[in-house]
Amino acid sequence: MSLLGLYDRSLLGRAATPALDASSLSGEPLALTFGALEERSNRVAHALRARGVQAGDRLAFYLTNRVEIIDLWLACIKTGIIVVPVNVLYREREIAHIVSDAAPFAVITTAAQQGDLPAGVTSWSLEALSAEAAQQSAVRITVPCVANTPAALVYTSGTTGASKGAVLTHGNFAANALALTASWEFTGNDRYLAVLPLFHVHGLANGLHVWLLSGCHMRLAERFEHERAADWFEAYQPTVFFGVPTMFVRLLDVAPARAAAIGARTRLFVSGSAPLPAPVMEAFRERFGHVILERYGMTETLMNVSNPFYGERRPGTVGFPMPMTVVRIVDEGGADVPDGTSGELWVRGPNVCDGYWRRPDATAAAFTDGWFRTGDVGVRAADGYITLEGRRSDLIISGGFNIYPREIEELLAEQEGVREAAVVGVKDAVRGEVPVAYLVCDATVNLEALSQQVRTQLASFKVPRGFVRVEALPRTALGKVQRQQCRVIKNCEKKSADY
Ligand code: MLC
Ligand code: AMP
Repeated sequence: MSLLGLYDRSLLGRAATPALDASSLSGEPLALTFGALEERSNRVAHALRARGVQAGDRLAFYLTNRVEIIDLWLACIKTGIIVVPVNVLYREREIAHIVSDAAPFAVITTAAQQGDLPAGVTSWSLEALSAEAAQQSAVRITVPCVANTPAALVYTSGTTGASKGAVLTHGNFAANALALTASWEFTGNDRYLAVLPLFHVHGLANGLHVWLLSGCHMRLAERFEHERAADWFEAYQPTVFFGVPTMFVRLLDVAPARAAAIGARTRLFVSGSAPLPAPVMEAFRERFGHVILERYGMTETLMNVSNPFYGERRPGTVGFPMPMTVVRIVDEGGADVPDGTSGELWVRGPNVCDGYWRRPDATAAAFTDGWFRTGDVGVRAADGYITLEGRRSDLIISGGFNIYPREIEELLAEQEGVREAAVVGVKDAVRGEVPVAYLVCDATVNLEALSQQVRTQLASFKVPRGFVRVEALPRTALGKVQRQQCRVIKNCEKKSADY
């Protein structure tokens, strides 16, 4: 059965049921039934076909959360088109890499944002496409898809620096969605407040899919805005909420009486994508009366491990393997380590991607005997709870967004007067970590101007929050830069007083 067969429980089976509250592209608030979504996506599927897109072609979306992104996703699933979601915070340089790698038929964005795309990229304005779709037939068209039909290429860097497209299949999305819907007891009576961006798997593979499979109601916000979040909870009265830890830290600002009332109406809060600090979990329990359910996933594997829905949600841990996922914890040689001993997490299951788009080398490097090597280091307690302890790479996670130091270092090294750069993550109470740059550079380099310059070329969350001028970068005897040693360098000139 294809993924669409599972969506049909809602699209066809609950056609008259209210499905979605969200803004359209024009900012108009829309309230749609599942039947309306079925028709809208059929029209979009015809419009895509009229423009020549075929099954197996890639289509990139550079869009914030809107009704139209859901129409597009459904249209692509129906017709076998492979979706390439692109983070809307990415700038020209970051987009250029994805476009050259995925070679999409076109990049769909708003008319206003077409100018933000790199020169030479074929872009379609969503406004024009939507106007064409409105003239098309509402009769469904489909292409048969099976479990290993690719549904999306989601760009991520794995354990190395270069961003690669994880090929996520219909089967990967189906397995993940079935596991979450069943484990977390989603039903048609739920109300899901969606604030996560649909360009990453947390919002796309988890949020969008538990909604489509359970046939519950979803209120899709364009993005999480912490000043408005409490109002949304009160107005919409969700039963479930998924967030990254930064969102839970922000929610701690809600006044106690309001927070308690919100908590009383909500049945489940889920956190993931970055570590949830145990004190945040405790403060949230005091304020909202809820023990947050923390789970662990990756773009390449979707959800791997989760605290239980029933039973103890243990702070600082990510719980047990998902129902269809097998997790091993291994040493450097790939041998299983005993409980209580740290090792790398290797996973396998129907949720794990087939590999990286047109990168057999990277795919081969990421898998050993069919096991996906996550690069995450963890330990299993005797009673089975898994705790993540760190990562084998220098990945920085800020507000749930991933940052690869090498990408920023390469950009900094291209700047006039900069001889060497090292970027490290430093702790931040709200965002978990933020990047800070250590630079060996000429005396003429103005750090403030440098900061402004890189801001034009990087997504805002990747721009270092501090720039520190140093005499030399710490190196190993073999000459490799030791990023983690940078923070202990003394006698350096800093742009920011904080780092
Ligand atoms: C943040 N910004 C956005 C945005 N999110 N802009 C547009 N759309 C979004 N979705 C920008 C803001 O404009 C601002 O830019 C900066 O980011 C910080 O915004 P803020 O208002 O200060 O937000 P803050 O309270 O810090 O919260 C940020 C956040 C955001 C939590 C809303 O980080 C976020 O949405 N994170 C979710 C990331 C995610 O979905 N990760 C899943 C990866 S999948 P400026 O220019 O003013 O700085 C994965 C697998 C798994 O990891 O296990 O799930
Ligand atoms: P991404 O490549 O964006 O999918 O990011 C996946 C990475 O996020 C994982 O490899 C982990 O390092 C991290 N991650 C996801 N969930 C958690 C969690 N609950 N706790 C700690 N780290 C997490």
